[in-house]
Amino acid sequence: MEVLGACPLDCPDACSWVVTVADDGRAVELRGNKHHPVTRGALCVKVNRYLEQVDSPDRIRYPMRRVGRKGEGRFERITWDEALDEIAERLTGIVDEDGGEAIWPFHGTGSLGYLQGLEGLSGRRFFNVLGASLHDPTICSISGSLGLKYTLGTSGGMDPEDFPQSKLIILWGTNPLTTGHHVWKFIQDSGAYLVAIDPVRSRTADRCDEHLAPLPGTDAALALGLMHVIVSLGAEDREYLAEHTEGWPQFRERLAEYPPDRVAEITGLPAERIFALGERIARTRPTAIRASQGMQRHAGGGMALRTLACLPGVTGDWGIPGGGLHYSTSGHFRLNESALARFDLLPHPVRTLSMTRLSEGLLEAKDPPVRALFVIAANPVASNPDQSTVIRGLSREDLFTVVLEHFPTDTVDYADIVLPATMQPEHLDVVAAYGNMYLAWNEPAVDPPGECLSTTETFRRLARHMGLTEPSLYDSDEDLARQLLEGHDLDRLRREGFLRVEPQPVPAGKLQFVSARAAAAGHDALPTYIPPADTGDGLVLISAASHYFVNSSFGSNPELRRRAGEPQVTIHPGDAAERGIADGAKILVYNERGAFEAIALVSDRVRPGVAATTKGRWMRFSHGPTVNATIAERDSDFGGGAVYHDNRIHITLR
Ligand SMILES: Nc1nc2c(c(=O)[nH]1)N[C@H]1C(S)=C(S)[C@@H](COP(=O)(O)OP(=O)(O)OC[C@H]3O[C@@H](n4cnc5c(=O)[nH]c(N)nc54)[C@H](O)[C@@H]3O)O[C@H]1N2
Ligand SMILES: Nc1nc2c(c(=O)[nH]1)N[C@H]1C(S)=C(S)[C@@H](COP(=O)(O)OP(=O)(O)OC[C@H]3O[C@@H](n4cnc5c(=O)[nH]c(N)nc54)[C@H](O)[C@@H]3O)O[C@H]1N2
Ligand code: SF4
Ligand SMILES: [Mo]
Repeated sequence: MEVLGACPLDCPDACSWVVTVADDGRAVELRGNKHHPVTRGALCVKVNRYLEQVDSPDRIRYPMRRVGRKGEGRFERITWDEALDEIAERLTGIVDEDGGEAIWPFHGTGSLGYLQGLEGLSGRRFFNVLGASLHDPTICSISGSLGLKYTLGTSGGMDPEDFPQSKLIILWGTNPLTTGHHVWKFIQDSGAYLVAIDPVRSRTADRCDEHLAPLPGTDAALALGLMHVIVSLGAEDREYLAEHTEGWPQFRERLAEYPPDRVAEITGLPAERIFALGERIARTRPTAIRASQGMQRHAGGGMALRTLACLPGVTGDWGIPGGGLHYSTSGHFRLNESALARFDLLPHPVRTLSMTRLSEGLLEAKDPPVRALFVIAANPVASNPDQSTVIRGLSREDLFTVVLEHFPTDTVDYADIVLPATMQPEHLDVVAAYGNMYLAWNEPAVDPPGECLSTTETFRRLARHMGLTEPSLYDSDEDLARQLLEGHDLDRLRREGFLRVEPQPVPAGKLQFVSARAAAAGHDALPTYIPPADTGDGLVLISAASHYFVNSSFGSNPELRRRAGEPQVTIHPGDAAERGIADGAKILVYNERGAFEAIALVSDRVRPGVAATTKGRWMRFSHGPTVNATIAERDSDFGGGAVYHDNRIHITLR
């Protein structure tokens, strides 16, 4: 039997897959759906091993209670009834004493599913009835999305299926050959001239015609400089500017402040190359920009995307198929998310806690303090900034922590109760891509192992144990899917496995060079350059996506770990020589926040002044702290995003 499913991982592609189930009810094959226009039959190096994960001997199969100290990772098996009774009793006590806001449902990106994962904030109805704190998923893409909204009125940009019509494609702070490779087909089909802008020569940069390596966090200045060149050549699209934009005269004055010489100083790029790229953009229609989350993990990350989105406004590319900017397609989906989350069930307004600021929430929140933490599809010990402070927060003896998981992660070690969660072939879900225009349906294909339960079922049972009477807490998964997909052809989606949605117009209304909304939020009314926050000496360490893991997911898979090798830090030959570091040396990477061990890779893949490693390592396989021990729990400019790449470090031999 073949069953249609969808990849739930935090990846732009949302692949549609086919699970082959044998007569004994076991899944024997999981492969890409040939009919899906983006998946085209291929998954990726990680998800090709998904069934290994499903059948892994490490899978958490039963509820467990902590027996050792927090962090020791010692647990005993208990029954679901025991687990739910204990959780119900603890939550009831906490709500009575401190109110519901003392509970923090901490949703991660392990599953982007609307029913079981982040997009629908699975379990949120239950938490609303208790009046729990809201959780703002700030860790990933929020700064860029808000930046785009200031300029475009929407964060949904170009449809990447239009890339084949582009003549020039700028891959700006994005590494799709690692982070969502299906878009590459459209980029390659274009035959366009490809330019990569990335401080690191990534897999993607390797395949481009040209690579510019600016200093990290300087993209807004570069974009302003390129627009300066375009205007100095008289190549701005006056008709587009007059009809479709607002604030051009003021923005034009801002551009005058960024001539190539000044931009060269800020970005560390030669002025000639800035001029040459500006000139190329000036004469090439349509020009498309692919920019993604990596480049906005900086102090000025939101402003960077806001500024980049102006470029196709100056050239008129927003008005041409194959022109514009593609960051995320999420803004194009019109799903009824509020019907799922049901914030109307909240008894009163409640505070919001930021995902990026977990340690602050655990250690400093007052009135009330956080007393119960539910970790749902997240691994904050491995993935959040400021690892050692996060651990200090999770170690609080008076904190009641429940972790819903597949695997015994670094975070599970700090749980009081661990609940075994189903994986994608074992539950119903709906996924929307953020890198293309397709919704995907995930039909359950197999029975879960042991006593694993889906997130939806876990919260239905917990509601029953707490005696909650709100009827919508007991809606079935199919009910939930219908509520979410109101106005869409659910039956067709289910039958075919995917459904294309039509893109909304971009910009939504006139493009705003001057943004009253940005000004009202306390930002510059005009796009500008915001320099990195972590200044001083030391190298800037970028910890971008690993080819072999998705964040910390797959971080325990033996074969993927073997391929990834030991944690590595790439250093430019000049910087390495200055520090007496040879290729392959064992090094200690440190700053005032923390330190981690790695192997030095001396290579000109990074520009001078920059070092590079990857995210997603587990502490238990790294023999101690990981890169996230060095990262500040600090907000970016817009929306309180994370600043992983705005990170200065020192390196010494170990
Ligand atoms: N294999 C794999 N795929 C993934 C993930 C993974 O962990 N592994 N993670 C998923 C998730 S959660 C996300 S959000 C997406 C992210 O997708 P991407 O945005 O493509 O991923 P990153 O690797 O974070 O960053 C892309 C590039 O930005 C560069 N960069 C960093 N700082 C700057 C800067 O200041 N300026 C410029 N121009 N470039 C900069 C990095 O060097 C990196 O090569 O990928 C998803 N896909
Ligand atoms: N240094 C550095 N760190 C980073 C980044 C970076 O660029 N640099 N990027 C950040 C980004 S972009 C992101 S999005 C965050 C992600 O950080 P997190 O949201 O913490 O994501 P993961 O680390 O993948 O952990 C997800 C966990 O969810 C579990 N899981 C998966 N599916 C399910 C499910 O259906 N149910 C349940 N209960 N559990 C499930 C997985 O087993 C996994 O352990 O990491 C951030 N961390
Ligand atoms: S991780 Fe991305 S590329 Fe890999 S199967 Fe999932 S959606 Fe497709
Ligand atoms: Mo992310």
